[in-house]
Amino acid sequence: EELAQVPSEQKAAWEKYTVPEGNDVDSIARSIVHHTTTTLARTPYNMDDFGGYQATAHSVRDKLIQDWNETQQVRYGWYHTIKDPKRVYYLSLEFLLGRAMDNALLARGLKEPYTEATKQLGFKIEDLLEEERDAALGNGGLGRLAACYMDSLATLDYPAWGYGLRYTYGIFQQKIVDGYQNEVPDYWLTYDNPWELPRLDISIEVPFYGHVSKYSDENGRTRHKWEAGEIVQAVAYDVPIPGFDTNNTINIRFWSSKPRKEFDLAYFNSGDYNRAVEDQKKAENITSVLYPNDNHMVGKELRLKQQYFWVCASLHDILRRFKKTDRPWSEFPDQVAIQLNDTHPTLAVPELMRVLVDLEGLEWDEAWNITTRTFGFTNHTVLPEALEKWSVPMLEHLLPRHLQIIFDINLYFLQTVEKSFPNDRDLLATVSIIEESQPQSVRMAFLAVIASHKVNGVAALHSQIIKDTIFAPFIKVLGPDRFTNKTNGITPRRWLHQANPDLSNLIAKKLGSFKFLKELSLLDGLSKYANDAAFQKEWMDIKYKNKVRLTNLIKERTGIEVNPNALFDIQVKRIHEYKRQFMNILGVIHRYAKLKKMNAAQRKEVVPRVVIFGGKAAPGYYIAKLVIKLINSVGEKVNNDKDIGDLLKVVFIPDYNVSVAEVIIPANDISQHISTAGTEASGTSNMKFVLNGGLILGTVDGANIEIYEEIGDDQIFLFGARSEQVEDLRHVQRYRNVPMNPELQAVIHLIENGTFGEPHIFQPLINTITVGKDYYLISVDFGSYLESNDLVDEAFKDKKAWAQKSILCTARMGKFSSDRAIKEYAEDIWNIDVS
Ligand code: T68
Repeated sequence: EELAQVPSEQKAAWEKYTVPEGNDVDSIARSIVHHTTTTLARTPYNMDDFGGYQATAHSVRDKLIQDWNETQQVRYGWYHTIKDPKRVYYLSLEFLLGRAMDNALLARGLKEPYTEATKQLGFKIEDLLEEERDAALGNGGLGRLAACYMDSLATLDYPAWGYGLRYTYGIFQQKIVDGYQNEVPDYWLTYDNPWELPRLDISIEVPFYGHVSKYSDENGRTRHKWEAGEIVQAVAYDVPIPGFDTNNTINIRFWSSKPRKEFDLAYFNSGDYNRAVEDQKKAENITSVLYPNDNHMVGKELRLKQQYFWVCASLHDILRRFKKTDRPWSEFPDQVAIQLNDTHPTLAVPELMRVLVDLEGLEWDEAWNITTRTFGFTNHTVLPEALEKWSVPMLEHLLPRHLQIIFDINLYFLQTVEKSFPNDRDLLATVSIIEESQPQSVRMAFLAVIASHKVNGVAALHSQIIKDTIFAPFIKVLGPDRFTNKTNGITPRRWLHQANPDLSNLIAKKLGSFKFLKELSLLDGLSKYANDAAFQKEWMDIKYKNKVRLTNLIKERTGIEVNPNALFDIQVKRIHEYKRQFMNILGVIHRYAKLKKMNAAQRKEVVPRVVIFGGKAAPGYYIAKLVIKLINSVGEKVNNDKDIGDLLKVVFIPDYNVSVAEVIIPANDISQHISTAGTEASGTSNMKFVLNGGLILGTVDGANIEIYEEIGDDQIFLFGARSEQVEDLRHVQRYRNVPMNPELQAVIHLIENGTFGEPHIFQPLINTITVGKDYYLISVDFGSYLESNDLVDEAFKDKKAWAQKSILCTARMGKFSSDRAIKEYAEDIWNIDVS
């Protein structure tokens, strides 16, 4: 960043030799051949699709790097002080990016010439695209949301950066063996990653352990000094994120841990060379593996180390950039907005305080003012088991100074509370950052709330629920203005244009341009054709083609043959009790039993259905893994029942990830989003499915509610208890002897009598509804769930009406673009402008 300028005499030479590469087919083919022979050291005599992919990727990468340079150094380079705008930094432990190549080609409008160039060299571009491995540095919705937001920030020309960790192992790959999930490590960097730029020159030392000493500075003020016991090096890897139809290319900086450059000589001189090398190597463990739990906290020290390592490196990088401009510290929040994606980066709060107070010598109050004006905090869940709490002894051991600062933040905070609400000891205990557990623990969400000027939920209902429940006392203490809603969104570039190119092209033909991809509310222009028979046919032909594409994927991955004319009913997402895949498969069993009892005439009236599941269970989540086993056992029985044939098929697609989602989602007729009301903060796949012309079968939860408000009740099947009823219903389930829904009873009976194999395997699962008192209220919702399923079948019989619904779904999804969401964040939270 701080480069010496080229002397003026040589500038002309630089200009002369700066020849921009052309975007014509010839130039592209030339660059692919060039990378084949140089970068890959291969020849036309030993090429395959993987080599073709690699060479093409390097050619595309060259273009991205040039745009990246232009954006970072010219458009808003930090030495152009006039252009040095306020930036937003999005701190996320997860970025679920998926594949990069198709996205980059479409963003730059280069898909056509690359298709032609690779064709001339003997490849099919679709095959090359299939060679790319997903960048899977995330678990689920939270990580994919970060990826969609990066796409929007780039596309809308915002000055933004992401910061994350470069895990050596992303989310595990799921294999299904005998119906059970097995986990295979995702060693995704085996054959180099052309989408990252190693910045080995940018490295930051991250301290851990040690102790804190006090001293008096020249003004007689008591100051603190943290003497670390271990130092690890953070090395930067930059991933360019191209905006769509703009050259703006933003950056995600991923940190990788390395042993520090400066060896501890005393240590090495102690004689035990091998031991010293071994110890150094341990540094690399920090960024080895992504923790595979979503919506669940595991209090492992290595996870805490990851968080601090990442936060410390990112913050120091941000501070270094700010310091170059010689502005006073008071202007820091005018130059920098930092968004905390969940509580994972909350250590950035005490870290910023430490830098400002301990290292820069600011007064506490000024430092605190700067801190709160800088941070914004997004909450993604209210599930108690997901809320981060770190044990005080662990924090004290790993980060002794940070713990002191957290205690001080708490002390000052509780003092102000005490002043406004004297003698309310209960209130003090409820809002304290420190939980008086055994041992004590730090409530990271409370710290994040207190230290941020805005706290947001991710859908309207969720934002209300956090105000009413987990953060209720803070409304009283901090006022209601600290809390706001930012309903999630998705990028239509990946989730419509890339995943469903035929539909995107049809829409563009109808609307006259591709403008809708950057202004999604233009989709509304389709509404007037919803009833047009010719348009309906074109629309449904594309749906059919997408269903055939999924049919082929299912056949390839599972061996199961399904009929693309059947109703495709899809639930793909992480496996979790609150998402109730269990209820779905219980519903399937009910359907199967009903079909078995029907005579031929009745069966003629049945709408054939393919019920499709996909999703990973956290490796330690026993009940979730049993749900996968049950789905596969039911599939085994139903799919091989000749008597049933195409009337019902049950498919579990293994290893659900972003690139598989791109095939699955465009093929949906309906998708299920059936969480117990109040538990799913937003959901984002619901938006993707509807955008691709599918209807929803769902509960009154998360963003389903806002989707319903947009698309209207003819396009969505809502059922089940409302979130306001859930607490009472749970109480009733727990303390009164309510009989189980009889249809559910019958289904349970079929499992228990061995219809789907050894019944004892599934007993722990069944116990969650019976002995476990049905915390997620499956028995309560089961009846209305079955009724809604019947309504789906009825609706699907009317082909014309269904086509109209499908078109209206897409037409009315304008609100759910991540562009809308990002603009709201930029205006209401970050106070940043487009550059
Ligand atoms: C999801 N959360 C919400 N968490 O469940 C979903 N958790 O409703 C929402 O749409 C989405 O966030 C985006 O806002 C997650 O995906 C995690 O993956 C996670 C990861 C680590 C620790 C805790």
